[in-house]
Amino acid sequence: MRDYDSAGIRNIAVVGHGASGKTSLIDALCFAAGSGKRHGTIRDGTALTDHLPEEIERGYSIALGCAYAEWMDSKINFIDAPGSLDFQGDALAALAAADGVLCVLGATAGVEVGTQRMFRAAVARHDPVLFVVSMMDKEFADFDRIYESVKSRLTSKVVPVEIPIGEGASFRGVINLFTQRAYMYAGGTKGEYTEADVPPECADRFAKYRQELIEAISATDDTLLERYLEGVEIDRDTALHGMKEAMKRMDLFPLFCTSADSMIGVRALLTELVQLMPNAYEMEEIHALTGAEGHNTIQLHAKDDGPFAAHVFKTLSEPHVGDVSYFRILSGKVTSGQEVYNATRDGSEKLGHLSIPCGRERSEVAVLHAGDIGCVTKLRNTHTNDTLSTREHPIRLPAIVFPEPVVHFAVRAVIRGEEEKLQQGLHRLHDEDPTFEVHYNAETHETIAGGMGERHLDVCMAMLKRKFGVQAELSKPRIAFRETLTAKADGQGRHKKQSGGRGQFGDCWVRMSPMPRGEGYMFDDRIVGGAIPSKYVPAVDRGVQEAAARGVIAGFPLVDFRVEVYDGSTHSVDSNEMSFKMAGILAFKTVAPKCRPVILEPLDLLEIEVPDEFLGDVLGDASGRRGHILGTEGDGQQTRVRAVIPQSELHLYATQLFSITHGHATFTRRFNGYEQVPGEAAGKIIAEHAKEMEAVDA
Ligand SMILES: Nc1nc2c(ncn2[C@@H]2O[C@H](COP(=O)(O)OP(=O)(O)OP(=O)(O)O)[C@@H](O)[C@H]2O)c(=O)[nH]1
Ligand SMILES: [Mg+2]
Repeated sequence: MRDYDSAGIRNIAVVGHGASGKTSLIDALCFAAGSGKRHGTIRDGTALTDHLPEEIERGYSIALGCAYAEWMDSKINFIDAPGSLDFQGDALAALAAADGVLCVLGATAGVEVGTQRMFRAAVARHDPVLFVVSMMDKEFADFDRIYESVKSRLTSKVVPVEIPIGEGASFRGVINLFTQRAYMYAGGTKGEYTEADVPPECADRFAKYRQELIEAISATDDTLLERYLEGVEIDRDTALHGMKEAMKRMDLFPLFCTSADSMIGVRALLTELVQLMPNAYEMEEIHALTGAEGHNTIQLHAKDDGPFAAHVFKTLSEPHVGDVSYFRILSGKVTSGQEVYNATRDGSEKLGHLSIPCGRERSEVAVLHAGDIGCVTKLRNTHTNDTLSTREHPIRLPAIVFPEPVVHFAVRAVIRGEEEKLQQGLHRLHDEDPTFEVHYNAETHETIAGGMGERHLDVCMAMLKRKFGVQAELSKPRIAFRETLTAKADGQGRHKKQSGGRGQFGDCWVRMSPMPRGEGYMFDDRIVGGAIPSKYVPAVDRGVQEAAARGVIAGFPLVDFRVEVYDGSTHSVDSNEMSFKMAGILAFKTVAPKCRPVILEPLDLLEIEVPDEFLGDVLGDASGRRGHILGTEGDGQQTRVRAVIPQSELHLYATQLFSITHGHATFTRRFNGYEQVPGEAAGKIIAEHAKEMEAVDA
């Protein structure tokens, strides 16, 4: 492998909806270029960038994958982004590592919700986007229809640069509207073609699309427009240049067509990626590359003579290897074995066995230049989103913002004694995938795993087993219900045991009353005249607290109440702390039930983004979950709903929302506080809890 500097490098994230053909296309592109050793497929589990056992078994991408193709004196780094919403964390990381985006559309499915999501994300980053219709060999493939759907559903600035010759089984080549030549598939295994004149049967279509392309390019540039209006022919190089500049400004998005299965249009696509996508050096015109050195913001340039700065965009642990860290160099170069500095964590790291990734393979290189993507193994303490730099220039790059988990399960080890192994494995998984999160809920005594969907968590459990040898099971998390009081009452707690030997005596009178939500617990000592000796009063407090932790109605901890101890009596010999604590417990048990106790439940605030066509269904569903709609805000197409919904009604909400909106809605949720459970629902909770307790006792 030869050396490439930033002017010879293209970093392309390949994105789109699930099963649109991204992984197959990257495999075909790399095979045509020679970096893939064989033409792999999803069907037999040999696609270059789907090499994890979980991916091969399921037939879709889970983690982002890197591969490269050398073409026209350039190195194209492909980052294969998983299409499923469950794995969108890695799709965002793929975007962060790239400079340009190849957005793949299936030739029959066209624009889908995942296409929209990723196109919006690319546009938000100001990335140039190149569309490709893949699977043109498939029955019912329809290029014109897909083009129209991109135009109406994604952007009116899309324009075909290539059109297919034949569709479905008769797909046999492509016409390039720049070169005005046809590239007919020649029957080889690596997408070989012969160049020919535009076939006569395609002449009309060709003329129409060619005019559309030239008009579109001319419209983006005043000089070109003038020439076009004067009827001057715009040559190929000028058109290409105009297109590339327009793409950088997101004024145009070219459209291509291929088939990964039959290898048609694959070589042409490699050529266009080199010609139209900005190289890693040019990228700074678009993305101002900045980082922080101490408190200063600094400009970075994708040049070898700048200070070394690289962003770790992915960590993947491999059995027998350890963690593999994938990074993108933003500035400077680095050599194998070089000592670098992790400015995010203030630690040194040695880049032993510096490599470039291509699917599951990693080839060692002596040096990597600015703009390139590389990987290293066995870093000591470097995680996804860290910046590697040097001690002379300790640089930190902006972090990828990963989405918050939306689905939660309780997780526990199937085999007793493996709890610690489980905890370690869970934390390693989080290091690999920041959208997988783990925390311990001290109230319900459960370890909670959060992720982007049920499928995401299932895959995480499979990885846990394969990589860390722990079998874990998921269950619906318990809800941290609480109890509180709604009325005032008072009464006595008297503990007396005086049969032989030293006795026990404690006696107190308490008043209990509700406090506002969130105020917690308050204890007031109102004893006058030493009815209870002051040294025993704290024991009453402890007794009340101990009893309150076990609740009044259904065993949930009692919160937001006040206890005043205002009277009592004592015995000169038999009284002690223990006796007064018992008195406190008894007082609680007598008084609390008289204070009209109720159950409180945790509620989350949801912000749901939903296209208006599904708004009614989403609101209906929310009220079915005892939700309270705080407000809606719309722009005529999309509405943002703010709703407060009890946590007990939200288990697998992500799955349900996905199904009622066909994946078109997104949401975030965060804890919003506790509220009283209404009567009917409270009855159900009490019964359920009793059943659970029986099961625990059995
Ligand atoms: N006929 C035909 N089928 C294809 C082609 N490319 C992909 N497929 C099939 O389409 C399915 C999805 O292909 P993938 O390459 O896994 O698609 P993807 O976009 O990577 O999917 P995710 O990883 O789930 O996002 C697989 O069954 C492929 O065999 C093609 O060019 N022609
Ligand atoms: Mg894939």
